[in-house]
Order: sequence, then C-alpha cells, then structure tokens
Amino acid sequence: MRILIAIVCVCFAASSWAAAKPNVLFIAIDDLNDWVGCLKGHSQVRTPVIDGLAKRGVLFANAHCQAPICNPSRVSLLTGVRPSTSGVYDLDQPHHLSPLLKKAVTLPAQFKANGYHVLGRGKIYHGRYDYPEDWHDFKRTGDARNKQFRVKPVSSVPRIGVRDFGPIDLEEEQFGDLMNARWAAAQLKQDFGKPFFLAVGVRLPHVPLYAPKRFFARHPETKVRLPAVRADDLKDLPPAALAITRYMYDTPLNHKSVIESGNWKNAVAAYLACTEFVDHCVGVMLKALDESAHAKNTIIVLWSDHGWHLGEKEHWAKRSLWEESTRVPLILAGPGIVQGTSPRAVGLIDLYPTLAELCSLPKPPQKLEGHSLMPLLKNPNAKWPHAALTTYHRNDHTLRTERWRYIRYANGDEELYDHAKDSNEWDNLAKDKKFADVLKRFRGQLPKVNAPDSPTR
Ligand SMILES: [Ca+2]
Ligand SMILES: [Ca+2]
Repeated sequence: MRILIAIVCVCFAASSWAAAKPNVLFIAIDDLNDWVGCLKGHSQVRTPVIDGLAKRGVLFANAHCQAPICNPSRVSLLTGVRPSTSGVYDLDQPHHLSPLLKKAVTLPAQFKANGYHVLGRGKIYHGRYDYPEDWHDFKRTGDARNKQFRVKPVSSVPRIGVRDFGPIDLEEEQFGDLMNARWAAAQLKQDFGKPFFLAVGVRLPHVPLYAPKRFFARHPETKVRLPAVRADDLKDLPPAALAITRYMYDTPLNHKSVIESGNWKNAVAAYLACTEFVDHCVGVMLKALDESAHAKNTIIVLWSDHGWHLGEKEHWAKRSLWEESTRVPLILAGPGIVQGTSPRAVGLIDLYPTLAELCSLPKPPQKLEGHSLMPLLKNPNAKWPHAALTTYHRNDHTLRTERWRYIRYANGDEELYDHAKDSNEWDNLAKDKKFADVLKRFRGQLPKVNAPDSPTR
C-alpha cells in the first residue's frame, strides 16, 4: 500500500511538472511566400485557417528567412546560427558536415534532451539525412513527390520536368501533406506522459505544384490576377542582381518560357490552389488540437522556409534577395502569447531562442545568433532594434528593417528600397546621394564573418 501511494505521488508530481511545460506544434511549410490572406500578398488567395491562427496569436507581418533556399534556411532555423557563420549556403551542405556546427544541438534534439517527447513527419531537415537520433519518432512520409511530370506534364511549358504545375488525377487522401496532417491529428489524441514537440513538414507549395482538382476549380485561368510588375523594373539593377535573374533563364521555369507558352496565369493559379490546399491541411491539425486535451497548453508555430517569385523582376522560384524570396509567414499562438500583428523585422533564426524561452530549455552549446521574440509575443509593438538578415551564397546579404531593404552583393553592388513608398521594390535608391547616410548605416550592420563554404555531401 505504501509503495502504491508512493507511485501515485511520483506520477502526480511528474504530470504536474509536465503540465507546467507547454507542448509545441511546429508546422513547417515549404516555399510559401506572403500569398496568404493575413499577409495580403495576393488578393485572390483564401486561407481562412492560417488567417484564423494569425488572429489567435502574434502574426509577424515582416518576418524573413535567413537564406532564400531550403537547406540553409532550415539549418539556420534549426541550429540558431547564421549561414554566414556556419558556411551552410546551399542545398548540398548538410549541417553535420559543417566544422562550425560540430557541437551544435538542433532544436528537436534540444527538446529531446530536455524532457520532451519529440516526433515528426514530412520535411523538416532538407536533404537525404533524417537525423533519427534527434527524434523519438520521425519519418519523412509524404515527402515523395508525385511523379506525374515524368509520365505526362500537366503544364505546357517546354521541358518543365519537376517544376510542373496543375491539377492531377490523384485522390485527395493520397496527397502526402494530407496524410501527414491526419497522422499529426491522431498524435494529438495521445497522452505521451510528458510534453511533446510535434513537427509537421508540409511539402506544398514546393514544386511540382500539384493539388487536388477542387482547389483549382476556385481559380479558373480567366479570373486569375497576375502579380504587379513594372516593365522596366530591371533597368536600375546592378550586374550582380541581374545575374540572379539570368540564372533563372537557364532553368525550364523562367519568365520567357512561361510567357511565351501562355502559362503565367496557370502558374499563378497552381500556386494559389496549392497554398489553399496547404491551408486545408493545417486546418486538419488545428481542429484536432482544438478538440484535444492539449488545446490550452500547446504553442503553435507556423512558418515557411522562404518565399517564391512568380514573375516579379522577371524572376521565378526562390534564390533572390528581394522581398518575394525573403518574406515568409510566421505566426506564434498559445499560452503566454497575446493577440496582435507585429510590424517588426524578425527572422526565422529568432525561433530557437524564442521556443527555448517559452519552454524553459537551457542554452545549447552553439551561440544562438537570433533574438528571442518574447518581448513581441507580449507586446507586438515593443521596441525591437534588430534588422532581419538574409544571405544568398557567400557574402551576398540583405538587411530588412521596417522601412528599408538594403542589399549588398559580394562584388560590392548595392540596392536600396524604401518600403514606406515602394513595397514592390521597383525603385533602387542605392545611387541616390540623398540616401548616402542610410547606406552607410546598413554597411556597418553587415556580418563581419563570411565563413568559407561548408563541405558538400
Ligand atoms: Ca523550401
Ligand atoms: Ca527597378
């Protein structure tokens, strides 16, 4: 009897400790730009679930990735270290090969080492390594791309390959993102006996841009609105910036081939349809959370690893230092977080220190280079002296504040945009003497370290 009482006491103590630590539902979206309702990136997109989540917590309306491409963006978020410090700049540089990240503990591993049940599905890390030691339960299920483009591409863009887009003949239930959302919903019914960190990597709207047909029905080609562009937008770009758009000319999804094959509106429709399907999948998870015993003690984090161009600056996809590539949805909601929209310039790199603070995790061995968002989660308009830094390859950087975007390439080329007047980044002010002081200030804020490239796999 005494033993039984002792066991009951220990269990009670353990569960009350567990109740003190919040769970985390960590939703990572792949290649989603600001085309969600609450960020007003496209007037036709309908994302009621994500918009509803934004109302429940803090919507970061000026949030930016640290690299405009999957792997370095995710490595930076999951280690809390800048690309320019780790040397992880591109797709084929897994973080465990970076000598500068040798001692780093990733975010899931840090939760695992500190009493959390850590589980996930889909794309969290980029690349071929799943890092099973970081998790209690992880599978990349649903990550396999549909291979329709190999059989018969849906779009008529020449040689489109994996960058194909359009509706496909596949049952909705067979889409990996929905399968993973349903898996997560089932996990949320469980009691793990300790707090959990549940990560779900949503694959769309990454290419191929395939979604169930009913999502395309909402966006007939004749009704699609194209993004705002200016015909002479490239005229004021320096050579390094032009090289970025020229790089795209060598890929099948480029401005010329999309326009000449008459597919611009189809591509926009596909991106809208895929994003609305993503919203549907997020809804499956949030509904399950709201109906679960964890509803009141779970922090929800929703983010995307970088943005996407659909013809702005004659550019497609990612890999630029402009707003379309760097701006991402970022929302945090849950216990201890107020409701509001923050205009402050923040980065995905700020998530590691933020979650560490919210969940009382100790400091990891690596120096976290982001800043905890806690002040903004309590007051979205609190003071925030930091700029958001994005890096594309070695020593190509951009800094974003509330008003400005400053870009400096490795060869010294610069761009400056005033978002107070020019949210499309059409007028490059870098050569205008009126802004010499602004340029000088930004130059002093660039990273002092530009680590050499980390080894490739
Ligand atoms: Ca991505
Ligand atoms: Ca321009």
